[in-house]
Amino acid sequence: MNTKPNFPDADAIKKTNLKHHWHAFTDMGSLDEKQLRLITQAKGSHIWDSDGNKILDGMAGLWCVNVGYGRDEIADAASAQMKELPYYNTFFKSTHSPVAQLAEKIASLTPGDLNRIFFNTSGSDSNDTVLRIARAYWAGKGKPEKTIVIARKNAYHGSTMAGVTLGGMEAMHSQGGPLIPDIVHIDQPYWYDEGGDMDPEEFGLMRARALEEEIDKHGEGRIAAFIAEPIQGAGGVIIPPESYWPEVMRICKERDILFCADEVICGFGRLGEWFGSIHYDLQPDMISMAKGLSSAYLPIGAVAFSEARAQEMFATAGEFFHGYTYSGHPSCCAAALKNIEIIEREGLVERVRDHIAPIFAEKLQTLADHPIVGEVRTRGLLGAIELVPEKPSRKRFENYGTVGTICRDHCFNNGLVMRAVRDSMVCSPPLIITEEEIDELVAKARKSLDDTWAEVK
Ligand code: PXG
Repeated sequence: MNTKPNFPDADAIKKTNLKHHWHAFTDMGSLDEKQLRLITQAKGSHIWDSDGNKILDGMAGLWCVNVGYGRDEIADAASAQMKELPYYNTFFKSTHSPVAQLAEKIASLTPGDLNRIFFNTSGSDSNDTVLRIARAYWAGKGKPEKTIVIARKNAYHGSTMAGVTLGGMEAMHSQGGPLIPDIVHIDQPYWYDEGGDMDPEEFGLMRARALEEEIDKHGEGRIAAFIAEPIQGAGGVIIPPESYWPEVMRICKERDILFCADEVICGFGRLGEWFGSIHYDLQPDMISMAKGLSSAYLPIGAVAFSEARAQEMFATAGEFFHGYTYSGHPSCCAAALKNIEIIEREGLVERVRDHIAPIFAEKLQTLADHPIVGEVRTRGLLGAIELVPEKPSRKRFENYGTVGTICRDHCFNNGLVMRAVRDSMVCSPPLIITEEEIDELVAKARKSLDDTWAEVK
């Protein structure tokens, strides 16, 4: 249903865009005006395009608009901060009120003693910070040979050089190298695609023990850290078997390495806790965060580090030559503070855990009977639907990845944003999504699955 007027200058804007704008993650060589979607407005869980179509945003932007669109309060907080002190830096002993308050607030929400907060501008540069802290920490402790960071295949940790190298996306590794040395990857706990005939829990243990094997391969004295998302998001909402995390935690505790949880997607209520680490009872030494920290109203990221370890580092390492012009940007901090205030005031974390995630799980699961669907899995407000030509074998379509793209386009035409990761449809709606909107999401998804099945069967 079109509820907003058409956008008058759409064609002119699209033309200008095509001429000068280089899109993120886009094949620019084949992009044309017909494919361009011009998004003009948003409210709650919906966005509007320039043709006036109202579209349910099943992705909360890019897994980030946790409190939903149209929060004037956040705009007002940022605006007030911009009028008072739009910018000042946090280098060379300067500070300001929003950064101090936000650091305190984040420290109060993180698990364990992760009470020392370094500010960044995104998830990617937060993971650059993680890499630099991990190596500098060990060097400060007189172990400069502990430089290797273990990450996982098919993980996503960002688009900067550290983000790309830590990430396990082969396509990204193939562009713009050489990558950063001393970053290695172990297999992921993706049972649906890689579990074969194994029992999921047995498979989870095996994939956890790959960490131990990798540590032994290099020697513990060479390993700085292990970095992983509690649930891989961009990799396809890969929810590890229950056996996986306890075993990984056992290994991390027994070995002299840091564990960094990349909570860029899992943080700020997505899994029904403030952090995915709380949901899975992980004890990270570091958490990287972004996205839901400000619900993407302004760009900001952070790394929370163990206070005890930070004190060791401060005592030995001297000045840490690291920081971004916009580290702790006051206007972004003000937006993040207001965002967290909204999440707390409206009880959104508890709402996800106790109310809406169970409904989301039950309703999305109804799609499992569709002939093209091999599996539906959810955790918190993350969901994935595996598209396959026949169910029990978990066999994939030929040209793995094309059917997902077909389905994604049908979703959009049917008024729903879902991401396709290869042939997995993934979704990550705003935390404020209502029960009626979940019905809308499932109905539109079913229609899109029908359209896809009709096209490919
Ligand atoms: N870590 C994780 C776990 C992420 O999901 C980043 C780091 C990097 O954050 P920034 O703010 O630098 O983008 C991310 C980002 C997708 C998609 O299509 C996913 C992300 C970003 C853009 C697209 O799934 N995740």
